[in-house]
Amino acid sequence: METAHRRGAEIVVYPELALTTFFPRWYHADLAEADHWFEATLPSPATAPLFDAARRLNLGFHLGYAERTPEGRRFNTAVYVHPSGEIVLKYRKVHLPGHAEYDPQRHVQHLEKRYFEVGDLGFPVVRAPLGATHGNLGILICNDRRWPEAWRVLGLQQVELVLCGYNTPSLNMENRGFEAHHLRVLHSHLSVQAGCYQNSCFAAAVAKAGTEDGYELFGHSIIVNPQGEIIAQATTWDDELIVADCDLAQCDLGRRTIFDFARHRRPEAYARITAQTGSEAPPEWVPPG
Ligand code: CDT
Repeated sequence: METAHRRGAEIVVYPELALTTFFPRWYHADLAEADHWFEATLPSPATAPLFDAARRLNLGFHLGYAERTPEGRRFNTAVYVHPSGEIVLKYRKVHLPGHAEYDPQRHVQHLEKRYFEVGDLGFPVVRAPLGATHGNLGILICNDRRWPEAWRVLGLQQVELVLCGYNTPSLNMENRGFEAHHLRVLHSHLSVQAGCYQNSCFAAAVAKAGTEDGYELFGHSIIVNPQGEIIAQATTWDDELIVADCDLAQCDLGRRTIFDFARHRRPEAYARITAQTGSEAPPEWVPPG
């Protein structure tokens, strides 16, 4: 945050589960054994220095963390915090990848479905002060970025800046051997660039990078404009700060033209999107006669 301030940033975005290891790779039979990874309050003793820095440097920040509610519910959560230390927006991850039980077939576990409930806050957008300007702010967390439905729900609320932290391994840990390594970054960037273009918004997609607990995360953080272009990209596998100017007025062009939702969307033809979860095979074409 000190460095970001020196480089003129007004908002800092941290990755998903930023201050802990990506603990869903470790199995605990008893969930309570994982509670030391969770924050019971925000600020908590571990996160208070970030709130102090925000006030001192007049910097807004986004933080991904594991949330344990007073009722004992657990979520994969992210917040955007105003420089005053007030929480402006909170989001709980909806698309939880992985599995809930120990999987002996896997080289590395991905137990998000064990440690977290599906987020119950929807995909909220709020108009808020963002540095010297105001803008419409939304949050996605990691795997959410791959789902166009999530972006479109934000787009329907005129989102202008999407903050998205992620932890993505360099290898497909389900490891059926079919996914080439170089495609992992392509799929991440493709998803964020398409989400921005199709919803006329900026995004800061921020990764953990390098080796964590012995496992490699692919990094490649990007900042993307409403044309879907990458305007800043991480170039190392180390701690790194990337900075970009996001002129939110650039969101206007797409919203008024090709993606003017009010003029061009056809929700009457989209019923399947909310009526159905898994895909269904189509009917067989039968030649006439
Ligand atoms: N953290 C997270 O959501 N990671 C996923 C990898 C899933 S592999 C089971 C991602 O979509 O990047």
